[in-house]
Amino acid sequence: MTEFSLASYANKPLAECTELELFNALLSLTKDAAAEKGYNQGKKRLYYISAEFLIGKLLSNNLINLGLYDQVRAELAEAGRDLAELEEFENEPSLGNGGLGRLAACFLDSCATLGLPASGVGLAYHCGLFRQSFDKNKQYESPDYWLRWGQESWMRRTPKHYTVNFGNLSVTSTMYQIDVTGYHSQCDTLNLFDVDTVDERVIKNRINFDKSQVAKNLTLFLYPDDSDEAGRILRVYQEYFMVSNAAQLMLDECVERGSNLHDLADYAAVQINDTHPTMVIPELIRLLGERGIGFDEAVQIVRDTCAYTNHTILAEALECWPLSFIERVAPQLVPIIQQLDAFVRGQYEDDFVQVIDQWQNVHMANIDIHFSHSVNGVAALHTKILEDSELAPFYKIYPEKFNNKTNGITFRRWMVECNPGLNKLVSGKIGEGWKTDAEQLEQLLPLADDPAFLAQLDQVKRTNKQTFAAWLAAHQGTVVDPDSVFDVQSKRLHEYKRQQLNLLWAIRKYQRLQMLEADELPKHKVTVIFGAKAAPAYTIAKDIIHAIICLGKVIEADPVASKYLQVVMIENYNVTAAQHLIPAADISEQISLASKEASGTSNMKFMLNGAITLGTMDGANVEIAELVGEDNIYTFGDSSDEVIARYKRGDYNPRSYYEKDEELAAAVDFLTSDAMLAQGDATNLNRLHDELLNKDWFMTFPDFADYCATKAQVLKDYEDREAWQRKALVNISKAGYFSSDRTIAQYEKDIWHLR
Ligand code: TH1
Repeated sequence: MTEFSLASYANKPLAECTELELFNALLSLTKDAAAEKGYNQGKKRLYYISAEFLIGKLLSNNLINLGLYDQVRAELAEAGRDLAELEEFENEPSLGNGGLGRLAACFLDSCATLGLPASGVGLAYHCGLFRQSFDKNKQYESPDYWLRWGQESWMRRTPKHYTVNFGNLSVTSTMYQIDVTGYHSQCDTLNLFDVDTVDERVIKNRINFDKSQVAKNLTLFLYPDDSDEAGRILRVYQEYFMVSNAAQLMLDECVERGSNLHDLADYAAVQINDTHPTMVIPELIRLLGERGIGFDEAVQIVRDTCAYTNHTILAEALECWPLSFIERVAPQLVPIIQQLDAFVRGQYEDDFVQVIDQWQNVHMANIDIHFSHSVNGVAALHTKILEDSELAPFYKIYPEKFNNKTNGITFRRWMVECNPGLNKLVSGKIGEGWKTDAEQLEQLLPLADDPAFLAQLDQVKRTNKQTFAAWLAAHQGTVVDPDSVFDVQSKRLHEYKRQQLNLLWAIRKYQRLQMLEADELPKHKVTVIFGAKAAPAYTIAKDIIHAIICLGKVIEADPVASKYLQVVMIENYNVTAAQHLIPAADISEQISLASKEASGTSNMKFMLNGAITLGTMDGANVEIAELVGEDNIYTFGDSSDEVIARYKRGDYNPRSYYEKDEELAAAVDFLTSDAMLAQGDATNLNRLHDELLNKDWFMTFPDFADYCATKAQVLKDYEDREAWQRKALVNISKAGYFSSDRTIAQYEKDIWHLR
């Protein structure tokens, strides 16, 4: 193996290099090291098609995976340079909204690590998810140009081009490639498609740009929707562009590997990541037809090749495109979709399972379910809800297709990289094996009775809190107290995730603090930390952000309350911020309305980093609770069955809760108090107040009292530091199940069969 020395990649002494020069040198070194490792290869290959790959910064991740991290850091230190300075310098590719995109990135890491030949296929967005800034306590959005500064990029341009036809417009694509390094393994690749005609000058600001010229706009932006579908036609263009490239690439590569296309399923497995890549099904049927394969056989080949993952039951996120959109974007698919529709109509009468409904809307998930061989949910509860209610008519037809694959995260990024202190403590005790065999973390369990070890764990957390406080001060000038309890809720802003429930708790806490006598005041200050972006068009979500920031200001201005409570909103929360924040968290807020969060993945990251979950029995929280036992998690609120039943009855009335619970009423009304109005905007605060009181679609009021009581218990238990660290230790020990290596091994065994 080559000895990689950074000095040989720079044309002057490292001490004299600019950050840009050092970064470019590191990039070249990493690329060479990856190339030397080589790529996972085999007869059958996975094509993981996804509109999002939220890969985050790659420098340290790649150095760790390639086994070069310590050596490079030492070489830099010798020259008086700091790797942290370059980590800061790197731009984050935010090519995803949240969990769905980050999951795709973790999956590629695990595929590479497990030696599975895999390609991610997606789009090379010029601008990632918008940058968020706060002004007048409100969110503002600006374009995220992540490729800048004449800086070298992780993406390399390849000579691969495909023609994609949109009705009377035809474009030529270019494929870019990013190496996906696995942990001490060979690499896989992420293939991102772009067109050269995209013109960044059409951007006026984040939400106002000239959308008329498709060729100029096609890959300009990632859609800033998380579980909310904006329903714009440009999105359909993006989707067709993505899948047409994916299908052409895959057929080419399979033929190169020896496929005669009749046996395509022996050469390729396609995983359809939510419904965004659904058109790959009719596109493959079309392309197989062009290559001489009849319709019925093509349908069977495609079914044997494709598998579909569902990530949400939120009705508004289930894609449903007017056939007229598809007629405009990809008219060549229309006869195929109509044939698929006719095929389904011939077999099943139920309207629910039809491909095209009576209003000529195409139900993308229905195509996926009929014409793929596997349908999976992303946590046990989610899959059960799909089978029993959301997709029950399909489950009746195809019980054999349904399966669960509980999500996972890569421990390389979410512990080794982001929490070096914990990594060292853990590896010092049980060795390094857990990094590729995560269940080995269970070897830590006996240390639950070792006070010295628990004290060390406490020390690691304390250091992480200090490091985070320093980062936050530098990042946005906000000062937090590392001696306070860090109570964290970080995820996209959505009503179903219920940041508003946490907000109401903070208001109530503030109101109680004002009433307490000096001798009743709490021992530890609580710092409630939010990180969240709201989709630019999602009004109520933005109102919630506004209310959180305003409340933070109200409390800050109160000389007594501010000693015991602080409310902070992190600006521009992204993967980088998450890597600073999660290792510092004491409490992990996972408080979605039961049944609505398909899985969640930050819950797993917090657990692995020793935070204790305060959550509803939703998504993967249910599995966390089973693993750690009731002493090591705090659960509250209505069950998914109760919630589903209440929706069915349709009799939920938030006012009845408001009228019965004085404290709840006082907290809700505080939103429009003089104190809040002095900080904020009446329009926004009134709208949020009225929305909660009259609608509260995600049922915060029924769970409010239980949430407050449970959180009081959490804060009380925090006072016994040793008992708390014991809970943290159990959480870390039991996190092994949530390694994405386990998830990927299950996809491989049950669905892909690459080996
Ligand atoms: C998320 C789910 O909300 C989350 O519970 C899950 O852990 C994650 O996917 C990974 O499985 C989703 N993100 C999106 C984004 C869009 C559309 C649907 C979903 S579901 C754009």
